[in-house]
Amino acid sequence: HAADARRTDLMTITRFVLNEQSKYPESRGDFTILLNHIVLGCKFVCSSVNKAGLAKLIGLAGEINIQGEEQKKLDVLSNEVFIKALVSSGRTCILVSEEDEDAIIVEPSKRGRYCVVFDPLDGSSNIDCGVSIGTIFGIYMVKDDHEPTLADVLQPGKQMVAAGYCMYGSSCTLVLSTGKGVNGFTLDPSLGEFILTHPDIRIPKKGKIYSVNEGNAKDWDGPTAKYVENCKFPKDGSPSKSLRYIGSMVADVHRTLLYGGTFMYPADKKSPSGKLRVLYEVFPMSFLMENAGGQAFTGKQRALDLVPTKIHDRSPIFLGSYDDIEEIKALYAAEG
Ligand code: AHM
Ligand code: MG
Repeated sequence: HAADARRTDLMTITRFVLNEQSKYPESRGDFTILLNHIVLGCKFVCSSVNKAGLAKLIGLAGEINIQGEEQKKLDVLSNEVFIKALVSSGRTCILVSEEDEDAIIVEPSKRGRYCVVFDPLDGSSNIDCGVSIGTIFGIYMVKDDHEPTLADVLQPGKQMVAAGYCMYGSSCTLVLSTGKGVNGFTLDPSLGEFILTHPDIRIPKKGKIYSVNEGNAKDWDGPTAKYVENCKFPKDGSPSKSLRYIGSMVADVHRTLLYGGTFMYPADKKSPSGKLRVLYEVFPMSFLMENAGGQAFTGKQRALDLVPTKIHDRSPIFLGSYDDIEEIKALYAAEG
């Protein structure tokens, strides 16, 4: 039976990426090796997150990170694991982590051609109550085989060669794009392998959900306020939209990708650049959205066209279903 055959023919993430890369004759297998090291980091964090309540890993490590937030032990651990996994892959030359103020230049003997930007454990305020959290990553190619510099990572998001996230939720799900579509893999804990479970994810053209921290509404700009008003009181007779907001970007974006709709972290008066980080939050998620047929917009331009000037830059972001983001773009255009 076809169904039985499918069940015994397991498409692991490694096999999938090897198949994809084999289409390029110049491919040397470096990307597959890099990805395997990222996958190892994700598996480690997944097992730590699952054990967090038991192992008493929850709690403050007594350190404050550069953004002034208290770091939890799991953040510190995840950051260390990813840095060590990436460096030991021998395929990276410069790394940017949300948890480290400065970029990490890989020592010459361990260098490769890839630059990786990542948030090792996003949504950490959700750890203590067991809500889904995740790792976000984006990958660039070094510009030249010269000494890696900040210029290699201060590139617009459209230059990324791959991006993805891993969500530590009711199951552990890794969503990846290498620039041709988006695919989702679920960790089979008994095999320790990520298996292709969501082939060729396409975001619905229009959605029924909006996702935003409405507690900031009094400080929003006109177009954001108008869009959310339209979600609740549609002027064209269409049904009002549902609000879903977890406060964990990976989980909110994952739902948006699968069910459609919009996810927003707009500018507000207190934070004119919004909250989310360009390099390792806005870019990877925008890359995935566009590759799934959706859009990502900053309020001024296509998100992937942004040129970051500093590695921890922030930007407002509106991403999701194609038609819904068109509506937001029209509201900003009308404002002039
Ligand atoms: P973090 O990197 O400190 O965890 O913050 C990022 C998180 C995102 O996961 C989420 O989208 C956002 O912060 C929620 O912010 P808010 O609590 O202001 O709504
Ligand atoms: Mg973060």
